Amino acid sequence: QSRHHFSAGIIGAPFSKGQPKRGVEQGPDVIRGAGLIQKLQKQGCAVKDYGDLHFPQVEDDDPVGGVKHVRAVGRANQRLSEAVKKAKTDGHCSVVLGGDHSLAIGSIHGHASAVRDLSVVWVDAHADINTPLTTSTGNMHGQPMSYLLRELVSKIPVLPNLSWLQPCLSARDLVYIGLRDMDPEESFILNLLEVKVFSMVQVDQLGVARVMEETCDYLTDKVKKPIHLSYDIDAIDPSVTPATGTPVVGGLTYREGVAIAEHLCQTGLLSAVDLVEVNPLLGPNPQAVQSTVHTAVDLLLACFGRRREGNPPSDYQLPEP
Ligand code: EXY
Ligand code: MN
Ligand code: MN
Ligand code: MN
Repeated sequence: QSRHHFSAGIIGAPFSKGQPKRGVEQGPDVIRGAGLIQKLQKQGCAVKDYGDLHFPQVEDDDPVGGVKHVRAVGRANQRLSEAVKKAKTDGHCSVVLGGDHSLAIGSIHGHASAVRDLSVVWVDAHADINTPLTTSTGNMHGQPMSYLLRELVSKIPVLPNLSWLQPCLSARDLVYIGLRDMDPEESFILNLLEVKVFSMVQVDQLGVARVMEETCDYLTDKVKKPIHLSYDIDAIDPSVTPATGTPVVGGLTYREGVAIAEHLCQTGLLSAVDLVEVNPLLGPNPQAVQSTVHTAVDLLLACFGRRREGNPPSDYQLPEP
């Protein structure tokens, strides 16, 4: 029974311009409102709340080659990168509450600039690896990974407010879990770069326990690098987490979703977490939103040591009559 004495550095990132639907900028509020910080503290996790980042309005942000809100996304991620770097150098496991998944650009960049070398576990229905030249929607939340991978640097055009960004991840250090909705160009890129993918097919065939063993074996093959977990709530099945912008049927169960977080916690290597794409304005009714937010909180609690088999306190004495 391993015990982790984590501290979480919480950064709210109320940003939605990586996709077209309003509401996802309320993610930090509703996740905090569900008691995340108190629950983390109650389970013995030290918490430093850095509050919410403020993202100023970006004027004249017309599409660039079909890509929408490039300047806003670029500027927001530059700020986020600094904030995550600070949380890391302060000694915390950084926790970014999104916001949409374009925020992974700054989150992973900031993490990488603090620890140098890291690996990424990307849990999502989608691969989010379109380049600005393959995207069919122009939405930046479908593209973050393409900006981060060293192998794709020659495929990325120069874009406004993104010149600060250097790719900081090698394809060998990336694992996807939960994929079930890729564009053909994205599948091509994953094959080309030989990225390790556990799609829903592998989750079905191997089971989540084996998927996590293989994920960790693969990532810790040579050196044990810090792990960045980028968790898109749409990885979970929309019957559980419907309040999200791009739901896809056939997703992870609640149990599989939590097991992923528990397993990564147990490695002792978890160094940064993103929890993104919770949109409380979507979903058919209040219970649907509550189920989504509650699941997001449970995923984060599992990242910081909560185990379903119980967490017996080490310092407890049974009362005697
Ligand atoms: N592949 C589609 C696109 O590029 O627009 C859909 C992306 C959805 C991304 C969601 C956040 O994970
Ligand atoms: Mn995503
Ligand atoms: Mn997604
Ligand atoms: Mn393992």
